[in-house]
Amino acid sequence: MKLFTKKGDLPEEVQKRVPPGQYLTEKWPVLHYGPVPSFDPKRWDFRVWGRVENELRWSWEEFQKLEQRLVQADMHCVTTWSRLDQKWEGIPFSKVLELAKPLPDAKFVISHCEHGFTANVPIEAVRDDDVLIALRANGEPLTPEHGSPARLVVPKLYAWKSAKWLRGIELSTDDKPGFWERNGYHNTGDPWKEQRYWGD
Ligand SMILES: Nc1nc2c(c(=O)[nH]1)N[C@H]1C(S)=C(S)[C@@H](COP(=O)(O)O)O[C@H]1N2
Ligand SMILES: [Mo]
Repeated sequence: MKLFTKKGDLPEEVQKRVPPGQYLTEKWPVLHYGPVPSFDPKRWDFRVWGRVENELRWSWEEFQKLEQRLVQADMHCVTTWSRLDQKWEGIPFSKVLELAKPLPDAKFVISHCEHGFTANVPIEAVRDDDVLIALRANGEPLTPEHGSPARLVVPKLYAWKSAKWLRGIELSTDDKPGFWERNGYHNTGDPWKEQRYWGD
């Protein structure tokens, strides 16, 4: 089995799913900056705050009991690998918004993760029903290196927006560029427009 497949070597219906400049990978690479955090279910919580009517907080026990859904989606990393048909299970982002009730001036969603990592997206980007706070991938609970116990999944944007080890969501009027966005990556990150780096 080849690890990376050039687009031209693929059947046409598969080629159509691979954004420009990307290669397909069969295995699932691990990519992030810094160490993998540890997870203590007794101390873990998930918070929603900022420009919302209802600020929210769940313990791990409560969070797992929220309504969950399965989403099958392709994953595109800016370092040029793409993986087709990832199967994610988790809490629909739209459910979190429904409970928190964003105020009319909430324009951006900032993901807050362990070790202070953040990532920003416009609120419209997370209203689509393929956006999840995933707890499981490909039939198994997330492994520590893939973001256990919970990560954001925004399939339509480059995967650096799919923040691992997610602990909370801030709704904000102002945009707040996150870790990768401050370090050279495009603020939006649409793989179909090849928005990889500053100035693309
Ligand atoms: N907390 C955190 N989440 C992160 C990152 C990171 O550095 N820290 N890197 C991102 C990048 S660049 C990619 S490509 C994906 C990779 O997810 P994976 O390791 O599960 O393949 O995680 C994203 N989520
Ligand atoms: Mo990435």
